[in-house]
Amino acid sequence: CGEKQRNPRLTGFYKGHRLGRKDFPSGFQFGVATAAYQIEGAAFEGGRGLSIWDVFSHIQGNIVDGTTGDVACDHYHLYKDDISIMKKLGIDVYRFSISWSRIFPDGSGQLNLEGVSFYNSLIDCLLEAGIEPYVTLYHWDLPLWLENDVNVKGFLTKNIEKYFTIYAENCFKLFGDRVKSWVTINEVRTIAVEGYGDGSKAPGRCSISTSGIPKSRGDSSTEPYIVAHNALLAHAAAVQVYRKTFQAEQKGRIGIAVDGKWFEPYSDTSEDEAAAQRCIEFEIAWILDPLFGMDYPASMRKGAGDRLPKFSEEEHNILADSVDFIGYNYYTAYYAKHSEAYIEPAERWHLTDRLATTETSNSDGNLIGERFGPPDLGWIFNCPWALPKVLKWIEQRYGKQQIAKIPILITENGTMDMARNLPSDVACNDLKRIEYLKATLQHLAVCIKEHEYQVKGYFAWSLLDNFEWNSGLGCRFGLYYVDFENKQMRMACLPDCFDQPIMGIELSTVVATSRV
Ligand code: PSG
Repeated sequence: CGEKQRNPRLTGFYKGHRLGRKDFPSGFQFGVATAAYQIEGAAFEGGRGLSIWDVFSHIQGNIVDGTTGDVACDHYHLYKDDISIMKKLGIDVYRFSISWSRIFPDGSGQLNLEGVSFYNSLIDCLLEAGIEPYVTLYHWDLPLWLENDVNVKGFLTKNIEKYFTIYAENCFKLFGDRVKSWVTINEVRTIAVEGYGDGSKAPGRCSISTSGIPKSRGDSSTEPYIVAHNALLAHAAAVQVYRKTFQAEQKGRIGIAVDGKWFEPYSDTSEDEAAAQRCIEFEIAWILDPLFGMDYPASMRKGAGDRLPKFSEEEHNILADSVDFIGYNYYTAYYAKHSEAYIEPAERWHLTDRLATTETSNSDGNLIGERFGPPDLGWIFNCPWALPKVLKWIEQRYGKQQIAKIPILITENGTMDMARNLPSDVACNDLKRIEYLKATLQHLAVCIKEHEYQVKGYFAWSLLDNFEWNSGLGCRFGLYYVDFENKQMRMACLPDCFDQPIMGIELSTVVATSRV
């Protein structure tokens, strides 16, 4: 890694500027993010119960390279080493998730004390290192006993609300003396669309075959909408418990992490402009509108008809006041193209209801940004310029006053290298990945300064190469390289490419690709 190897063709409006903390508002927090199933391993240890991802990852054909999260980064055993490397990065905050089935391994209601003490120790060590914990309660690893309970069926029934609330309440009780920032659920959209629509993620339900996963149990037309609805209600119920019983005493805050891509119109026709707007609504507003006191977007009511559930007045009100902050996971942008193609009723679902297709090039043949990873699996394009667009869109849709009360955190941002046996020296020289991170931070710094957007923090995804869900261990997002063949050894990968650690005071010369 070195300055001299930096791509000389890159130019930008801030070329030569040394980006650092001074470019962000005071109190702005830098961190890294992870999730339990992606890093912990120890899947059958410490009294942990199975989750839907243990089952899903062990079914042949579900994970592209046939790997599982059984061992992953072995963070369960190596967490102290990981805290040391976090210290080296100089981060303020660390976002991780609790594995629900380590806390409640089965339906007995008995806490697994080994699981509790793992998280106690992790939290204590973080605080000792001067790093503030941000805890995600649910990052996709639903306890299997809840998936299999015919009265719950994962997120398919409203009963999930009751169980999620009990779990959340126990976490507040056990860890809330030290954890002051809670994220209820990570990416309701992804859970719904990829777990129940295209079936590419656990529990892998789908009735239409879009992702190569064979049609199995499920109903892609209805289930994603039902699941998102129930997940939102579970989120709100957990927040109510926190507000009622814990918040005053523990003095913490609670929010959610949403995702969703940005969409640019495929051409400058009004049809394509409307299509781009609809796509943003189907991805981001689907989840955010109810949290800001609105119904689901009108475009979704129109596109999905009575497949889209309704909120009772009480539910509507509970949701409207259910976040202290919004976490937004930003990765990429696409083009949206208006589509009037006839779709058979049985094949209609979230991706067709928006009456648009998503494209990687526009009508002039321009790629939206350079692609990361191979064409079949690489879904991230280098579009750092789109993050400010999302922030502006959020402010315009929900209003400056609302956003002033509910600040935004970038709870994830990052991109991948993809090759199962990628040697560390190659991963360490990935200038494209470095440029992506720097450019995103650059755009963020500039737009906060120029528009006073209420963004309070930034978390890079991810601390370590880890189990990237259906893309497996071969898909590397880590600031640290992990040698999965050799005792999960960590190797400083991207951080060494900066003059100073990436999250440190100086971010070295940042090159932003300015766009149109
Ligand atoms: C995030 C964003 C999109 C799709 C999937 C994710 N999007 O914009 O279409 S998954 C998200 C997740 C984390 C993953 C990481 C990288 O929270 O666990 O490892 O992003 O895929």
